[in-house]
Amino acid sequence: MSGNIDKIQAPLSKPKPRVSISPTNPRQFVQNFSFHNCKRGNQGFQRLLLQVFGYTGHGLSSFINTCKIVWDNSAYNNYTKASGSYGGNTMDRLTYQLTENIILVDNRGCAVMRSHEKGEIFAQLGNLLPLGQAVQGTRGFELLDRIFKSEKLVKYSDFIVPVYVHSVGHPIFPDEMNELKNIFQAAGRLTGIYPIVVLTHKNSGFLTTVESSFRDMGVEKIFALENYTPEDHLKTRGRHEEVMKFLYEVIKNAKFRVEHETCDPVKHMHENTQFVMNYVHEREKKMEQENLEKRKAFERTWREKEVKRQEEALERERQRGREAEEDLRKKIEDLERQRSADQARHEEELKNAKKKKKNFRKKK
Ligand SMILES: Nc1nc2c(ncn2[C@@H]2O[C@H](COP(=O)(O)OP(=O)(O)O)[C@@H](O)[C@H]2O)c(=O)[nH]1
Ligand SMILES: [Mg+2]
Repeated sequence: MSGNIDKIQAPLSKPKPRVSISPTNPRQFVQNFSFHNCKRGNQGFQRLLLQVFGYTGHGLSSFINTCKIVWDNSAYNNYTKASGSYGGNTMDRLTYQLTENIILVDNRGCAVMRSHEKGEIFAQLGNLLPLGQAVQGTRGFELLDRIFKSEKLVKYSDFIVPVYVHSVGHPIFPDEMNELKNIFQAAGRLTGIYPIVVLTHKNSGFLTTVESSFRDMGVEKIFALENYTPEDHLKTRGRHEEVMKFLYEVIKNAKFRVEHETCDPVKHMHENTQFVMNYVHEREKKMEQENLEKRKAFERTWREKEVKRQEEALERERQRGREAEEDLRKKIEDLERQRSADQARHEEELKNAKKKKKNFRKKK
């Protein structure tokens, strides 16, 4: 089942009989999970939302399909319209019901995780944006507007577990690792749970390297599998067991938090709003500073170019002056040569004239 189920008021789930928490019976554990059954009661929580996030094309939607297929024990079905084209097909933040109290939330995923995408992820993990709506890459302070407008649409009673999906075909580089670690720490703060990691494309990459990168980032729970896809949906025990282990661990984590901490969902949501507001303000301040620095650098470069251009024009002017001087000097030299030649010719003529006169006198 997909679509905007958020708008439908979740039925108040009745307390269920306590079941023995046994890792040998994860299906029953998941099936019977309800916040009402937690030792301190539900503390205001109703639904458990598994918010999937990560890079587009890493198999986010296919992982939700895989969970649904395993849970329903059904034939292959592309519930989420996972796409063969790179970039995926998920535009909205859609929900897929697993049990009465557990919901999987798909997300478009991010092509890059820069500050704007991070703002959106934080708002989703902080339960500040409604389900079933288009995922937007908002600029400036627009995200805060959307959060304020969503106040009446989001449910305080939704408990969010962050699930980060990553394909092992993409090793993680050191600067990316710092960036992801920061996102994970923020996710932990916003949800109360450090992200659980699911590695997809298990057989087509660098499983051990990628896994150890996530361990280095402080991730405690990592699951690895080949998703069910249209090309590969032969039911295998390995996948079924991995998905069941994953669901079991997710619930254990949520239960642990609700049973070991005093929770106040309303206060927590206000804190999350504050966190995202600070993040957006800091981000915008930083961007303004960066823009100012870019502008200053541009002006500096422009000034340097202008000075260079003026120096070159001056140099061209000087060169023209030097050339004119050289021209004049050559002309003077030519004139001088001409004058000397004229003088020599004149003296020669004078000499010849004198000679002629002398010879003439002699003849007389
Ligand atoms: N071989 C393999 N292909 C996968 C796996 N997960 C997803 N795919 C394929 O990768 C493509 C993108 O998957 P999709 O779930 O839409 O990615 P999303 O953008 O992260 O939601 C689709 O063609 C899937 O069939 C996996 O674990 N193994
Ligand atoms: Mg998708």
